[in-house]
Amino acid sequence: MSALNEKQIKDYDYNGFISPIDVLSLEEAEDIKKEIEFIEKKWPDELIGLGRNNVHYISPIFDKVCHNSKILDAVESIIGKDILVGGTTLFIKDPDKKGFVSWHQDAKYIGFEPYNWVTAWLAITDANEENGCMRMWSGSHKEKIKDHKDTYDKNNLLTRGQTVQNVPIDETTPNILKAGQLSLHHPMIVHGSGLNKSNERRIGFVIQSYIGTNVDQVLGKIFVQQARGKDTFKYHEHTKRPVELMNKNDIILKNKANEELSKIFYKDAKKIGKY
Ligand SMILES: O=C(O)CCC(=O)C(=O)O
Repeated sequence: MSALNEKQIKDYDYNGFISPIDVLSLEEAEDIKKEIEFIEKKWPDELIGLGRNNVHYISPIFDKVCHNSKILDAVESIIGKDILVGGTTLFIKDPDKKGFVSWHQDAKYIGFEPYNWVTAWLAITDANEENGCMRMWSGSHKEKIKDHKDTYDKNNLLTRGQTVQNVPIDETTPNILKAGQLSLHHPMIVHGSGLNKSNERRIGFVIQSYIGTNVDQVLGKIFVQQARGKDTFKYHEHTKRPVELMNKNDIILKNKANEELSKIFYKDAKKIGKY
């Protein structure tokens, strides 16, 4: 069992995130990076824009990560034993681009209620202060949902550039991870990330999110996979898992899931962004 220990659970409750958790070996993380590079080379449009979401539907390698027992043990410590995969996103920061993620709370736009869910950020490459790791505002998850301003900044990796203003930077903590390590963060924690100033890519694969089976999607429709336990609530449409890379039917499913996700993320938005 790689369940979180008492101290880790206390830290999560107190700070709103827990990190680092050892999950994959360096070799396993490198294999995932190679999978990304392979897809990008063979199908250049597949992972860009809205396509960065839900790659676990078209790649058995990513699917396997979502069902990794070490990750699920840790997740179970937070949301209980009945767990669904509610979606995934690749956050890639290329060194020659100016990508950043503004301060935000996931709960603001994601539509999962109640908040019995957790976001898992897996480092596929090292993530550090130089290459723009996430920074977490500890304790901010205990406050209410804050106002977000939709900025639509072209380098913002969030859909509408939603931004919480006046975040006290000195009170934020860098979420430094080695490739293969994971962090878990609370729906309400304010977090963001800066520029990649290194010469290498920074890649995070984010299960966004693991949801308890009692969690509904109040802004639209999602597809889910059963990761652990039983779904007696049956709020969502369950999908099967991919057995080969880029199967035609799996691509259709990914595109359908992403169209629905776009409706959720852009609900009441003034315009549609890049992702
Ligand atoms: O990858 C990043 O820098 C930010 C990701 C993020 O905001 C999230 O996983 O909730």
